[in-house]
Amino acid sequence: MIIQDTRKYCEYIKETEDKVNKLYDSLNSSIVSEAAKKDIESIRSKIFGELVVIDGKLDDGDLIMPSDWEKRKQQIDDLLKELEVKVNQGDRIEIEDFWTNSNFLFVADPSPLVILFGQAASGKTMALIRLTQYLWKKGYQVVPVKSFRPPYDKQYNAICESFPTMCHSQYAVARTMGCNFLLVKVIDRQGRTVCQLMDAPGQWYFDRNMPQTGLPACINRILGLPNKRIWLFFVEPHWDDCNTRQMYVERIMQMRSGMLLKDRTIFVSNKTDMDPHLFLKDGMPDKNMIFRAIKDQYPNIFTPFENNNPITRFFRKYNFQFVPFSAGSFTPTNTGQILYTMSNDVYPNLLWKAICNSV
Ligand SMILES: Nc1nc2c(ncn2[C@@H]2O[C@H](COP(=O)(O)OP(=O)(O)OP(=O)(O)O)[C@@H](O)[C@H]2O)c(=O)[nH]1
Ligand SMILES: [Mg+2]
Repeated sequence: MIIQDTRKYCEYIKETEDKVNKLYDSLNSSIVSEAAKKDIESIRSKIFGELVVIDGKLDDGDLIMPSDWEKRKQQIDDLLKELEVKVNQGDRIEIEDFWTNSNFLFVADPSPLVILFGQAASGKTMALIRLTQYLWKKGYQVVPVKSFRPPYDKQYNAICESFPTMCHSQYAVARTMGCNFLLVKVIDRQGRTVCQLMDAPGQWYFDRNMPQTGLPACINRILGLPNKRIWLFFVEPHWDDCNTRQMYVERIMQMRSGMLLKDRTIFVSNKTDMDPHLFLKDGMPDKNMIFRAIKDQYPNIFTPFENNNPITRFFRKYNFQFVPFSAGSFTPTNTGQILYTMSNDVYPNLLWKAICNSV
């Protein structure tokens, strides 16, 4: 029978325990669903189960069959790999969980909530940044609300910290950075909160592959708060194909049916800079032409917002404001980044005026 000194196995056990504990600790700094936590916990106890069995037999100087040991070691190594994969899947788990868990976003302030609503890459975050740059110039404070996310979301905290740098950056915000949800408060010179601007990932609002999916639970909970809501519906001339645009129209109609009387709507026709023929001779966007382009390309988009009041409908056909917008121009560089040049103040000025009319 072949027997062997177990000292090196004791060292292996110690190392494995340290690795497992370190991996497990890192969970506390990421958001992981309950189901995933259970999964991870079961792998962890399997590893410790294996270790305890071996460890039970191991006192310094004890002996063990190498063939036995090699089998156990392989099992532990495999489990450790599995644990590592599970723990590192944090992001995916997090996104899935937003659909079922309502406690991932918190809005405590009762001031009006401006919801930037649009599909992925419609320009919501860049619009927020452009508006912030404008508001700073006008003497407002634009302050990220740290309590929007639970304190263990370290990434969100880092985004809040770097928000001013992000707004001064000459590059477009990298969507991979995870800056896709953010709550900022706009505070005037008198220290009053005018409103809160809420940015969230576009795929939460509309996903062309799953147009029927409901909103995530955390958004639904926020929409149930008593705050006045100002809906900024992002649209874009020539976006995607007509089927997708139609599905987006249906999504907006669905949102419209849940709106309260005190809610206000602003259609933001974004990226107008990309359509040179929608401009007047003086270089300003032709609002009427842009409005018609959106109306034609997104059939019935404005129908649910028609003004049915028997008197006012003669001088105001719709119950919303329409704002042409552009955050600026975007030039890809050969380093893979996108160089960002701010748009004319006229755009954030129009948008801010529309928001002020609504709060
Ligand atoms: N030409 C032009 N491009 C824009 C404008 N705003 C945004 N973009 C482009 O669209 C990309 C996405 O913009 P974001 O602001 O990150 O889009 P988003 O809606 O926040 O996307 P999600 O966070 O994925 O929902 C940018 O990197 C720019 O390339 C604009 O005003 N004009
Ligand atoms: Mg975004």
